[in-house]
Amino acid sequence: MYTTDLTGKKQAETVAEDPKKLAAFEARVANDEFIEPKDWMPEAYRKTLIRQISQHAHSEIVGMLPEGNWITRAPNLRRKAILIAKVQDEGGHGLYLYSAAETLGISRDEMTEALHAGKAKYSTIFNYPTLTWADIGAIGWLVDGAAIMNQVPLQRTSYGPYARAMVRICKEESFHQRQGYEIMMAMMAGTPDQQRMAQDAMNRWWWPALMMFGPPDDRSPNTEQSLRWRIKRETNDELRQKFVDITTPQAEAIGLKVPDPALKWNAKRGSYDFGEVDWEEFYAVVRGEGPVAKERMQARVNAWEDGAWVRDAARAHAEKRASAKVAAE
Ligand code: BYC
Repeated sequence: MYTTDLTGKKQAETVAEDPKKLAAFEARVANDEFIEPKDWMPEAYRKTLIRQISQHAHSEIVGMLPEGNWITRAPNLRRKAILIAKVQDEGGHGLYLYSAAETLGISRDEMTEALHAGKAKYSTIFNYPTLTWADIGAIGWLVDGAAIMNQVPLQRTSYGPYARAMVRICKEESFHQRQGYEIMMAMMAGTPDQQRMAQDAMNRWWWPALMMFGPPDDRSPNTEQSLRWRIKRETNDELRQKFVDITTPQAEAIGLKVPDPALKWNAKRGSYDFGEVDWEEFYAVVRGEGPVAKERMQARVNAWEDGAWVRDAARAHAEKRASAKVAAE
């Protein structure tokens, strides 16, 4: 797979492309046309998309785990029904995204193998534990909030199947973000213990949410090329800043404190200044050293192995139907 090592060095083989085809492709992208599966595309574009879309799909699937952990413990039936629907939505997002990646010539099995072998990444955010019910509020509000900030521009990404998948995903994420904020609002209007739980969840999820946008622009090896090919429409730092600007007043409106002593409104910039993310922690989590990274991957591998009989049965059924059809002809 096309990856970057942690020093920021690109690990892709370079393919010499036909200059005429490349120029025509770049002109189409610059003209904001969608590139479709059967269109000619440079090999590096195809590989970058496989990398990003498959990692995005894995994030959705691994992202079901921290919240799934609270389905049996949701505080009432209404919260349980909402949480089940949300987790199911994430599964659906994973499936649209795997399908979009498959149009680029990689199989679902290859993507799953890359995840289980630790070769494909998934978002750092899902390597943190969900300790209390307030974490479910914080995830919906902050994690889905950060995801939307990153995904709204991806509705205009240059690859058609990815852009179309993002349209539907963004609609659902927007509901997820509101349900998370509503949990936080209810807790902040509750008892002092509930308020403490909400603030504690905010303190633990704020910085990991800022890490979701990726490394700072000057340490992001993929951004420049991805912007040129309009795979990415905004940089990691631009999106992170927008998230801070939108989320800070939401926190203040319900009495939550953003856990950043450096956070300050900058009237000249019309934006908040904020403190430095702990990038060493980010890189450690990317390397697989997150607090619950091993449990997350074990849960995925177990689910894959436990589901083998379903895949075998479906395959056997399809073969039986196909041979019955041939015999009838
Ligand atoms: N975690 O050059 P950069 C959700 C990697 S799920 C892990 O800036 P790029 C939800 C990066 O992959 C939302 N790795 O890369 C689900 C690259 O390594 P490789 C998930 C990260 O691609 C359930 C290296 O660092 N959203 O919403 O230009 C419940 C250098 O980075 C991270 C998406 O996946 C990270 N945080 O930009 C609730 C969005 N950040 O691949 C919610 C789609 C960076 O070269 N993806 N890395 O080995 C993107 O928009 C871009 O891929 C990123 C990174 C902005 C994440």
